[in-house]
Amino acid sequence: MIATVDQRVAGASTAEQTATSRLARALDYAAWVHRDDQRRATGAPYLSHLLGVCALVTEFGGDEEQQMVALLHDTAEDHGGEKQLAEIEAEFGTAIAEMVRALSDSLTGEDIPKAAWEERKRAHVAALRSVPERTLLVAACDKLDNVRSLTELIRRDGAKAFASFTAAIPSGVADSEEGVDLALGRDRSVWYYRTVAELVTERIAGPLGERLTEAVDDLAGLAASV
Ligand SMILES: [Mn+2]
Repeated sequence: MIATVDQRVAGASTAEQTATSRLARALDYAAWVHRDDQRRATGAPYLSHLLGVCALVTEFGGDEEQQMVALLHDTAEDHGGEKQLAEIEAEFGTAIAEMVRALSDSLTGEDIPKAAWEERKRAHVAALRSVPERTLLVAACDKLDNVRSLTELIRRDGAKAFASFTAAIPSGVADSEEGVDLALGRDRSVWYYRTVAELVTERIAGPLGERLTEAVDDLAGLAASV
């Protein structure tokens, strides 16, 4: 059994412990929290999405704190809500916890159902208009990774790709296979990512908004043809 980062640094000097990247601890933490999670549709380990977002954050100039948030951004939304956030605050500090909060579109915890897709996403987009720019950068990279994955999925599965996303479940319909509306899933997904792309382009100077817009254009073009 390989020791965790924390176990390895426990015996090291204080300087070494400080030098040990907080990023590695964030990765360790996220890997544990998401240990049983998979990407919808592909079944890939969820960690692959977090690593993808972290790589994009790095590529678009994010610092270590933003890289950590990239790794942690889905922990509270997917596992434990406020309780998880409190743990993140204790472990990584208030700044990180607040950024993770801003990137969560729901903090109900696992036992309470999340609000309907539309309500959640509208509130999330509204919140993204006023988050600090450094938080928005991570959010934009999260969306960029999601849009690119979804586009690949559509290339593979056609319109059926939307079946595994809650966007395809009409308001008021229980989360089930029969209730799925693929065209609704497509239209909502394109609307959501397009709205975020516009917001990012308005608020962040540099190529990230452009990359996101191009990715949404690819998604919309492909989605309209299947
Ligand atoms: Mn995400």
